[in-house]
Amino acid sequence: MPANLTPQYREAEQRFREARSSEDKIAALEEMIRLLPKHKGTDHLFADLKRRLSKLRSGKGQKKGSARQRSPYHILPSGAGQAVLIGLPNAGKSAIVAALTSKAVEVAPYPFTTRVPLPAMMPYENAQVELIDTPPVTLAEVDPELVALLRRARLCLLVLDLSDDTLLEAVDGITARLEARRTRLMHHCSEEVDGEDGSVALRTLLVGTHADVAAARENLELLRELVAERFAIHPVNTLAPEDMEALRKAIWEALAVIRIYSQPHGKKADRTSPFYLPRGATVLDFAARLHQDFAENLKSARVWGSALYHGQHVKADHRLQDEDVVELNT
Ligand SMILES: Nc1nc2c(ncn2[C@@H]2O[C@H](COP(=O)(O)OP(=O)(O)OP(=O)(O)O)[C@@H](O)[C@H]2O)c(=O)[nH]1
Ligand SMILES: [Mg+2]
Repeated sequence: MPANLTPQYREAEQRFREARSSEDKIAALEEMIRLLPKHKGTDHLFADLKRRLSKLRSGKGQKKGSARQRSPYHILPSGAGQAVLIGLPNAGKSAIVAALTSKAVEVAPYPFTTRVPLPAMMPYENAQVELIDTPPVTLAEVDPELVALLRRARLCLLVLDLSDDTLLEAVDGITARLEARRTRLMHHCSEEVDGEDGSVALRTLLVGTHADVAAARENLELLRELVAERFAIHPVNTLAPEDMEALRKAIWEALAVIRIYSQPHGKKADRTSPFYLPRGATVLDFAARLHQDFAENLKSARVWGSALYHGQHVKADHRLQDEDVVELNT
């Protein structure tokens, strides 16, 4: 196996393995080719990737560039996980994305400003979380493509305008619309899992904007009384930097992802580019993320961080913690 494959490359490779449609496969392969370190050791792999790409492009009757014709709702995940913002018109979805990322998103006082979903990367310490701003939903309609985007996401941020006296109707209306499409919004700490009938349990955090407006306080209290069992609510004034920093952390926590640093034998771990795994992942899950071969041939592992002492030898079922350093021996 060629050396020096980056975590970003591994993630693209993972996306390739998980891709169902040839469009997604093509997009992931293009990304792998772009991210592949170019040196002698990767010549064969490079040629192999190019061969697979041209086969996919021609094999399914796809024209070159077809990946670009994907629906705008089809956004390949990147970074630690996708957090999709949904809400009624003017709820403040774009204002949140504008405050937490460097993407130029349009924020305006009139409704239906956002027309297509827009991904933007939110830095959190050394991690990157993919926020996706979306066009508004209404109580009458939730676009099926938006539902599909949500069903693929790691986290839903249900955005509510706290100064709006009808915000309870918004919560009930939106959750009911989604449930009708077998998508259940659940508390981000819930352990619920997807149903066998194809229903998806989606980790959700309620974000209340306009916390600076006078009417917000009373509405927030009411909301807390009525939905505290179902969801956590995070109030913000999107123009207050301290509120937005607290929200940044809350989003990271709700994502329920851990950062793991891979330590190659005899080398130092690169702490600038973590691998991301779901909270609760084990050493074996980490090995499988690096390569299926690693998982199959795993002999032992050493862990710095969650182990009893630095560099302790642990078993494959050892549960990793955020920011553990792991050395795999195969
Ligand atoms: N006072 C105050 N105004 C806010 C806050 N958050 C958003 N706004 C304003 O509310 C309006 C709507 O914000 P947007 O972020 O464009 O709302 P949106 O949910 O993206 O709206 P659509 O794209 O139409 O779905 C803008 O004028 C924002 O400046 C807040 O916390 N406080
Ligand atoms: Mg918007």
